[in-house]
Amino acid sequence: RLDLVTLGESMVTFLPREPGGLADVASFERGIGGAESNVACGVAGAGHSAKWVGRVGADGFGQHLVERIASYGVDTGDVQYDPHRPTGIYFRTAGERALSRSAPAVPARQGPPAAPFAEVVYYRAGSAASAMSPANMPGDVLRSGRILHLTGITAALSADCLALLDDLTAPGTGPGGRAGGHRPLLSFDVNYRVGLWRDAERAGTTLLGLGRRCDLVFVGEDEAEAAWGVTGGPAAVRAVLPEPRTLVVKQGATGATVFHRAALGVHRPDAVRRPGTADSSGTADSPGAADNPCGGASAESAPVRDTVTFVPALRVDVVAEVGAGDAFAAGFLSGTLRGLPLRDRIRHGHLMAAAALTVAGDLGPPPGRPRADRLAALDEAAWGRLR
Ligand code: KDG
Repeated sequence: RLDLVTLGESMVTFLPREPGGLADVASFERGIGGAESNVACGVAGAGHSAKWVGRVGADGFGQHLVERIASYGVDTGDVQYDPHRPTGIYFRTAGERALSRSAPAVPARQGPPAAPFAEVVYYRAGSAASAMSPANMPGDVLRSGRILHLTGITAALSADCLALLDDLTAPGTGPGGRAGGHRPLLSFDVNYRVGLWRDAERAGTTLLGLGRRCDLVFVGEDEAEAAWGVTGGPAAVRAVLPEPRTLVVKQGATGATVFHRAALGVHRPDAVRRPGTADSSGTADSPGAADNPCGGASAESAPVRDTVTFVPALRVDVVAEVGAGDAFAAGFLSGTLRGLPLRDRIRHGHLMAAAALTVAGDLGPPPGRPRADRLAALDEAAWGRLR
């Protein structure tokens, strides 16, 4: 059984070689992007088996994408080639520090915040990936891994793509359902891309509905505010999204807070921990113990009795934020597959995010597992000094 299967649109990206707007920049460097394939590359880099399923044009860009993603050790055997629609592409323009360069910046330096990417310009309407649907994508393959990772980007691509996500997250996919007893952990990154949605209200409702049907949800505090108007910190986000067994609220350079229901329906008066303390229940959903590495929670298990674990992020000299969320998800998912305690899952997320933050493209050089394990095992004080 594959460790992770993911589905989504990947694109050829064009990163500027000089500052300025699209009207001024003359030269771009080709790269690859796509939130879901980024996660697959990160998970494969951490030593797991990972498959990315998508649809690209039967064109040179599609071929390039598939070759590059496969070069990270990701299984691309179920990627489809659409003879009628092109591979999506997008351009970014950048501030000075986010110019295209591949060498990692010096980590752990306290500097001014990186100039954000000024523009993201997609050319993906009518792309091959937007034609993905329940009728043409292989549901059995998509449900065949231990984890199925999806994102809200796919929901915005077309009605067919949204139908596909609805199908993959339908309650019937649980144990005894269509997946034949092998229920993958449903992992969902909200990934609210404002520019892809025409109707912000519909975006909010759709993303919330999808998140509610998944076991593990990643969302940025800023995204929760933009999509659902939630202010008031991670606990307020949990209040609107109590269903997922595990909710990861990313707080940018501050860190991440993870809410995790340790055992279904079990009242644990001691289960709510202060931010900054580690959760010790991480082995309960170890992949060795069950097919589903997070145990397959259901929405009926209220009242929610969460453990709450906050882990500060590493401080790095940020070149570009693009891809950092995907890298965080990859590190966290790798830790989940390994049955690591929650605190270590979050630390692996931060370590991989730090690698992505220090390069201009989406994919940073992943820290090797031995080094990542050594850093993730540091005591609180030593971890704090990495900041
Ligand atoms: O998370 C990085 C992605 O945003 C980037 O690769 C492009 O998938 C992408 C998107 O739809 O924004």
